Amino acid sequence: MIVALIILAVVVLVGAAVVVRRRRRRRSPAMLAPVVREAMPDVLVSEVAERPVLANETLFLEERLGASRSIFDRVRAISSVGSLSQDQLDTVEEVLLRSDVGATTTTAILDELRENGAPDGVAAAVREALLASLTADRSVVTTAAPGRVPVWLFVGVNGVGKTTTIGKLAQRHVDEGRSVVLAAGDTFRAAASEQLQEWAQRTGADVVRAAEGADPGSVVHDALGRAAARGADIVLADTAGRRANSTNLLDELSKIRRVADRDPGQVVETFMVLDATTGQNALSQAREFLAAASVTGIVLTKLDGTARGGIVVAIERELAIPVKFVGVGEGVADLIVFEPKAFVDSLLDA
Ligand SMILES: Nc1nc2c(ncn2[C@@H]2O[C@H](COP(=O)(O)OP(=O)(O)OP(=O)(O)O)[C@@H](O)[C@H]2O)c(=O)[nH]1
Ligand SMILES: [Mg+2]
Repeated sequence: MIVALIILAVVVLVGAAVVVRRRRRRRSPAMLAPVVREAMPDVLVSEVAERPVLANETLFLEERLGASRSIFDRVRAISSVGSLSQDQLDTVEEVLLRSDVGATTTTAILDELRENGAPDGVAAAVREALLASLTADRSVVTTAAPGRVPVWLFVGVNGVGKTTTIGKLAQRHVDEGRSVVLAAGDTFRAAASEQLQEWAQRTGADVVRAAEGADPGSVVHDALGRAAARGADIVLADTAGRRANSTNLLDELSKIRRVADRDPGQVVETFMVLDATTGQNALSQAREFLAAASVTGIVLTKLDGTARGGIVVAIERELAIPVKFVGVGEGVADLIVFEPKAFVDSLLDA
């Protein structure tokens, strides 16, 4: 009888654990661990290979990128294999241009299709061609030199999603066991630091803020002091997003960067945040920032709100800067590590 009771208790506990794990996965299906420039322990490779959660991630992306995916409906509908008719080539061209992958990539893909046809079907050929153009190194750095605090700096124009991205990333770092200090370097308006304060409360991060109009450099300096004193693992620094064509803003960014990179800080990533819904405009905005801040990665936000998801390809090609994270919603879990295969699959898988 006792043995039977023990067996029953074990079965119930194991069942409960499985349900909890499934629920957790469902809640944040796309939270892939970011790639860090450190040797990965071998054991992770086998875990990744058998991760059952992958199917969920693809579904999550397909749902969030629904509008971009529907642009590719006409490509997925071409069932022929082998060489393509002129009509089919025209369809592929139109779809690629509408999805905003840009003229250069579209021409390259069309040339390839004309020359080699599509032995495994048109969707597969387009999928391979898009993948082949997304080969940048997307690793992110989370560590600094000994004794220094790593700083991630966020730049970009008004409303692109800098502060929201910082909040989402704070949660990710906290989930991965890091202690985080947020620096409210946007002192242009009071609401900006209040918004960051809310994210700090929500995620369990620490925040350093100052009054409206204060010098953003001092805020970052104070945040570094706090992080060093408390032995924090990383500082995420917000900046104001007034118009990129104001030289003041770009000067200010350079100054913030110098402060953030001074002992005890070390800027290990500078993310330019771009709003995918602005399409090709995002590219011209980006160029203005590139000169002022040594950008190491792009966060492309609001991919859930556009049909022109192909902009990822155009951005990487035109700017030669890797897209490292993409925003696919307003919630804290709606930021994913950009992974080309999952992205391209979500657009072109049957
Ligand atoms: N749908 C969607 N909305 C987003 C995403 N990222 C941010 N947003 C929304 O975009 C709006 C602007 O976001 P913020 O984070 O305040 O943008 P910001 O760049 O800090 O703006 P400023 O502080 O004015 O420079 C907010 O309503 C966010 O919820 C995303 O990935 N998807
Ligand atoms: Mg902001």
